[in-house]
Amino acid sequence: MFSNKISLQFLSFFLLSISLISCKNNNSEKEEDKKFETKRPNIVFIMTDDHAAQAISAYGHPVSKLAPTPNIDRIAQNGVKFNNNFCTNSICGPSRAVILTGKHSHENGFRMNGEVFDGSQPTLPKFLKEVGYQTALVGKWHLHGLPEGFDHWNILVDQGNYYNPDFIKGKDTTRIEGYATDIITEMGLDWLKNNRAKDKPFMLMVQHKAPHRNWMPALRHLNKYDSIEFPLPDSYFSDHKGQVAAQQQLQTIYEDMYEGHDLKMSVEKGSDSLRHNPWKTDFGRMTKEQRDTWNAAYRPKNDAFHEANLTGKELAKWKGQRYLRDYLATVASVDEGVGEILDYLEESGLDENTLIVYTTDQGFYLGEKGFFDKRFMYEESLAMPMLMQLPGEIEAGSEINALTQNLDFAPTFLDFANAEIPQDMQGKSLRTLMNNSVSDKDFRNAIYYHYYDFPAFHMVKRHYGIRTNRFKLIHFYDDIDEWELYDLKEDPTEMTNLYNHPDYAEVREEMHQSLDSLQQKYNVTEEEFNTTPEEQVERAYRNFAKLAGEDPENYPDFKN
Ligand code: SGN
Ligand code: CA
Repeated sequence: MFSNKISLQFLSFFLLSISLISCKNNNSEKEEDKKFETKRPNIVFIMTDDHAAQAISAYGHPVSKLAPTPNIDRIAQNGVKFNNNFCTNSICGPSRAVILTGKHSHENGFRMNGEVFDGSQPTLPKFLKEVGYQTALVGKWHLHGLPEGFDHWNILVDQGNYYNPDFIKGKDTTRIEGYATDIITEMGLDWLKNNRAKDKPFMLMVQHKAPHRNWMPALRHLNKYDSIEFPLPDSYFSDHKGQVAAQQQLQTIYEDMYEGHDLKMSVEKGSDSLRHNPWKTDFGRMTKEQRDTWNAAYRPKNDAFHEANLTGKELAKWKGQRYLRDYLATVASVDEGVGEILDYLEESGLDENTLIVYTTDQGFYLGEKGFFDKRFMYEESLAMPMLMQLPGEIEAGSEINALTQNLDFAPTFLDFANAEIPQDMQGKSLRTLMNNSVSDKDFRNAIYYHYYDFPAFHMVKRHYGIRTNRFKLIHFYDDIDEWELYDLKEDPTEMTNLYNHPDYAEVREEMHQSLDSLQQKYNVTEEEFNTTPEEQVERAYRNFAKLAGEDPENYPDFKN
């Protein structure tokens, strides 16, 4: 009996202790969780498509002063602006593949648009999931094949459309009525507010189609900049002296833009029918109401154009204005969307522990050298605007001048998430720059670049090169063999190719040496330069066939 009593007492003491211990464990686990949570910030990554730094007012370019982006600028005011951030390969899919992997195109295997991204390789969202993050992606994907490593995704089909775009979610493709930028913003907000698990840190990637070609603004902005004369760059009528690849490109505003599809020019006064418009789908998707609103906005300005009877340089300048007005009006919705997301993050208090990033897949031309599009290693398309904020970690209103790249994004986000940065990632965490443990000049001496998409839209020859703080060396190959060297301090708009200039012989040698050592560092092999243009087309063609699950021999005529 006695012994039973003892044993009962002992048992209840034992049980009590266990429950106390487990309670303590629970508490300390919760404490740990909390620490874990606060140590690991959320990430909201907003990326547009083809948004030139010249069109972001935080960067101070004259064009952007006339078409400011006050909401995007808020991120710069609250955080940091990167002044020398560059892509490794100035084209959509490849830039996205670099961002996801932290590796150059030749290492992640996605060299040009039209290839299929090997989604089974390790990527940023997968690494984040390993340390407890929830991951979501809405908007443009463009890597062919479906996203892997995301708990939630809803993506545009291929390039996507501005009006009433189709989205793929799981196995379903659905047309959503409305304007792409607004829809994607809403999708991001909806996930933030209603669909995420609230007890986990998260990464949300909001990826817009805008302001990609053919620059179709939202209905509310169709006349937004009609009364503004934007400054066209001094180089608008450049003859590309000493720049053979530039002489052979097909991305000159006043020579290569489609007058219907791109410039929305009507066939004649009083008509709403468009001039050359090869992709009927862009306008063909609009509802009658949308099309009526569109026509009512464009008819008077197209009629005024016909009345003016412009020719030669005046016509070329008119085209530049029409392009800038449409492009910047398309940006306007992006800025509004960024504002909505920032407002929500602030109202909910999430902003205190959220790394907010604004960037774009690569830079873009707004008439510099006469160009639109990207691809070239020249400054406007090499540059990748980037702004970031995270209170307590990033000083408000700061600027970073170090040479940084999209290669660095994945390591940076992993670093902020206190996750391990894999050894084989080729980029470096930018956190060291933000906490001033590394100075701008010690971060990196030179960046490496390689563009592979030839022959393709705009016919920009394949090229590779390096850029230091002051100089740039580029080698264009394919059917030409042209080297270009620029002194960015003396010639920031890259008008004078100094490759054969005797005063620069020493610089040229140094740049060649740096290029060689950078190629070695990044494991670039001879193989990278060996494929012929025909093999290039074949490679893209086979990839498309593979993607469509077709035999390449029977695959529809992609080559034409
Ligand atoms: C489309 C555009 C091109 C653009 C590529 C790649 N033509 O083909 O002008 O260079 O996309 O852009 S369009 O007439 O269809 O608009 S990327 O950003 O996706 O790489
Ligand atoms: Ca792009």
